[in-house]
Amino acid sequence: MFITFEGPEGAGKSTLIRSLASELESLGHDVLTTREPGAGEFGQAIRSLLLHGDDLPATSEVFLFLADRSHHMVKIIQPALNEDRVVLCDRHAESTIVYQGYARGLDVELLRKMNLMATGNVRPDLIFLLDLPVEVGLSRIENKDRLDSEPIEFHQKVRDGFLAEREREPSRWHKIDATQAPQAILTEALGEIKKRLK
Ligand code: T5A
Repeated sequence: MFITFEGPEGAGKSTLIRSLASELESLGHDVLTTREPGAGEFGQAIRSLLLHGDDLPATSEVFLFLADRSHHMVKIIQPALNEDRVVLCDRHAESTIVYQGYARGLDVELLRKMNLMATGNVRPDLIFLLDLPVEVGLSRIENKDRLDSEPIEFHQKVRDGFLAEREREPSRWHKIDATQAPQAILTEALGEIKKRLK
């Protein structure tokens, strides 16, 4: 099962993934936790260009995210899915649609096609949207990277974009109120996964 975690900055994705992985492992599942950008050495190199480099043209930015994604799919995610592992991935294709499409203004329909090319047409079985007011998320981040430092209007477009994407395809998404305590978020996410694993 391929599960991704999306949301505005500081929504608590990494915190949730860590505790979900340990709960799922204790239930006997073989779990892989991973992230975009930045899985493996190739992903790490792209991550530092994307998050810690100078300003980038929007098209260079999108090609870097897609280069990371295609490598990640072929080398890490697909092999794990072939072994029936539960893959928990911190951000994936929907972040490109929302950050580079809704927020940066690139053509969303073109980005959907580019995503499918990068993933070999594989899409997540379940997408968690950790939703919260952007000011709350940003206030949780201590060291802001290049994208965290975008103006508040950019982050608002990101939040609105995720909510709109969820409306397009509600059965694939599960929205969680990310202002709740971590334990409540974990319980809700675990319940949803168990329901879908049946
Ligand atoms: N991006 C990514 C694109 O533009 N296009 C793409 O295609 C892709 C894949 C990645 C950046 O790249 C962009 C999106 C991002 O800007 P990143 O460093 O990987 O950057 O960062 P994010 O994925 O954005 O993750 P964040 O660092 O914003 O945070 P998380 O993982 O959502 O949150 P987490 O768990 O680290 O928590 C943040 C803080 O909040 C606390 C935690 O303890 C931590 O201190 N916290 C809570 N506090 C209160 N209540 C809760 N429920 C809490 N849960 C966690």
